Amino acid sequence: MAGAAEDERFMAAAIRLSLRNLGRTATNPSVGCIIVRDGIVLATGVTALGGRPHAERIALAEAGEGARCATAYVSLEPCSHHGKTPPCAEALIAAGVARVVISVTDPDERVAGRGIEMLLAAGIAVDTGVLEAEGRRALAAYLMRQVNNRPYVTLKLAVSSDGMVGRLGAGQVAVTGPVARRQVHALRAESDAILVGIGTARADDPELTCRLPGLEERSPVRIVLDRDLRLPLSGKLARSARAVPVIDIAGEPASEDAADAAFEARRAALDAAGVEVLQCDPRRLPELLQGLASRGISSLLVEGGASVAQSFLDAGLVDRIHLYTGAAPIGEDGVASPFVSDVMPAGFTRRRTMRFGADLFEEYERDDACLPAL
Ligand code: AOF
Ligand code: ZN
Repeated sequence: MAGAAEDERFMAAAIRLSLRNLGRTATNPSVGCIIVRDGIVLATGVTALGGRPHAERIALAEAGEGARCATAYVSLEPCSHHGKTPPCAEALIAAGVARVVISVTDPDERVAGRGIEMLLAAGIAVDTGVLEAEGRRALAAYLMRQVNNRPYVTLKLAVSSDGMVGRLGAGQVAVTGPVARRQVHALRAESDAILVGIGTARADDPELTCRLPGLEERSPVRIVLDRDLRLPLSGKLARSARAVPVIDIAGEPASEDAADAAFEARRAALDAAGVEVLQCDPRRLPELLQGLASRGISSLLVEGGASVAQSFLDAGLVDRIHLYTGAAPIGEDGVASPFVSDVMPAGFTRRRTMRFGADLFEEYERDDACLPAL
């Protein structure tokens, strides 16, 4: 009989394993599964790219006959529904496992406890809630969309040593070094979508793709808050819209006919460039996020600028902050960051601090970000 410490050790491994495909299984969560017998790991599985097969199926296939009388550790309750694949709970029962240890129960209404019920009805021992806080953190994006009907929002800010995010009218200003930049690209690869304001889109002309070798295909959907449809057709975003989707969030057109006609012409031009124009008042963030969730976007990375960051903070819609502080000052004409290291908005707790070259990286988490009611 495995003790609590052993359960936690194997569950930690299952959760860690799940992170491998984070952001690459949409709209399915990335789940980790480890099959253990007599304290020995027989097989491991993580939800496959694209979301299927599920983690349990992969681990069971690898374990083969060895799964009989074994314990399966899964970061999420095994599914009970006949979706695109038969239920994992059924597969665990058929394989003859003796015990299933679960971190987080699945809020998907097709599952919601029924996976556990199926296992129990088949005489399998089930334990839940093992390393639940860690499990929820790994599944935060999935849980946020399932439970709160919005994506999990990460706000990323790169701030100079004097607390500035950029220089007025100067275009892109390099605040951090190459190591931090690679880290940001890795975060982009984990995110379903990335969002900037039109000010940043125009001033910086960013591409917002992931350019890490091997992860280029993991570029997120790019979203611009662009009330008046001012996204330039000659910019990198519009020019690359056929390769990586761009969604332009426009407001309502002005009421006068002439203005309407200009708005419609800009919309048609963006449309022809392959940019999708979505009409939703960019100031109504909760509504906007709900719309993104209904398109299957579970994780959103907000990358600038200062006023967009501030409006997400004001709306209480930031779950996690990635703050990079560079070594050099920006000085004159600097645009102030909404916050700087150690002077964070209330309700956030620092979880990690690291150095990337000369840059400081800090991760802050909203105190209740991983605890939506299940
Ligand atoms: C598991 N193991 O690895 C994952 C699960 O569209 P389907 O049929 O693939 O079902 C999607 C649902 O399956 C998803 O909403 C969630 O409830 C569950 N994901 N379940 O047993 C896994 N990724
Ligand atoms: Zn499943």
